[in-house]
Amino acid sequence: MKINEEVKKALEEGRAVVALESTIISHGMPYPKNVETALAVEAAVRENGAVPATIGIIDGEIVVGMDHEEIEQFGKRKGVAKVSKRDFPIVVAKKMWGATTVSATMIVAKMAGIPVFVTGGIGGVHRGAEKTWDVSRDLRELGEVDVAVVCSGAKAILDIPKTLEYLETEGVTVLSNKAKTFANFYSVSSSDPVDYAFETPEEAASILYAKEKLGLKGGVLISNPIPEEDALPHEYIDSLVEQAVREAEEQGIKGKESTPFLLKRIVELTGGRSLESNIRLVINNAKLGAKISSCLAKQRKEGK
Ligand code: PSU
Ligand code: MN
Repeated sequence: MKINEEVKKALEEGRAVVALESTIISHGMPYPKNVETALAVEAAVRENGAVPATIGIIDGEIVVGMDHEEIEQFGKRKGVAKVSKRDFPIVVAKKMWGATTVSATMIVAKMAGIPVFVTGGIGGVHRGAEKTWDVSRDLRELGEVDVAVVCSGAKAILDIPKTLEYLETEGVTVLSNKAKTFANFYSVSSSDPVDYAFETPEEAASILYAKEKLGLKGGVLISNPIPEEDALPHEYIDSLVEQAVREAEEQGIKGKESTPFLLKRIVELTGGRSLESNIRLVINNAKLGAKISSCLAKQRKEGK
């Protein structure tokens, strides 16, 4: 594993670092918007007092903290594998390029000692999972790996109530920024309650710190609703999601191809509007994640 100097130094000094994933770059958005977004997300992390560490696998080596050229490569290179936990051994042994999903990025963040990770939306229980059994590995990793994930809920293509049930089974604490309900990705808010609505980054960090001191295994999910001005109406997006899910089924798209197909199809069906919302929500999450990470670093130093 290669940790870049800036990230290594920040970790050694107990300063705030935020982990970022690369599947959203290679498989979640089209080029060049994906690269522009990844760089804007890193900038937002810095502006809010933390060091960004974009994570991926280059020629079989796990990289923590990519440079701009590496991010550019993840954005445009063909054949970058989508890496969930099960794919690590193959991608490392075969010296391949791999873009890490939420699950894989959590594992690497934990190895490197980074406590907070920012993404757009986590993977979850897919619609129709009672037939397909498609449940993202992300949910199991949240149950096992001690990293807090800041996101705008689960991706809109999923079954949100089932995803929350699964998180409860896994024992994952679910918090939401100034909201009593779970974030709804492109849309303002779902009607599904969370465990706690926090008001400030300090408050969120204090909950992470309490969990750390208790030695409880597993992640915390921090939901951050998309800003109202960037949101798409729920009914509008939901009917398009249903259409995309139907098309995927007709075309026999399943497994790890499912999420990239659906996200791409929804961008087409919304004429690019969903992509804009997706970009805005990730940048917004980066700001919050950096603030929470800074507060956590401060609380750890003070030891209270
Ligand atoms: N969030 C986004 N876009 C994405 C993803 C998250 O806004 O593309 C990625 C994450 O890497 C997540 C993955 O872990 O999609 C989920 O894939 P699957 O449903 O196959 O587990
Ligand atoms: Mn899946």
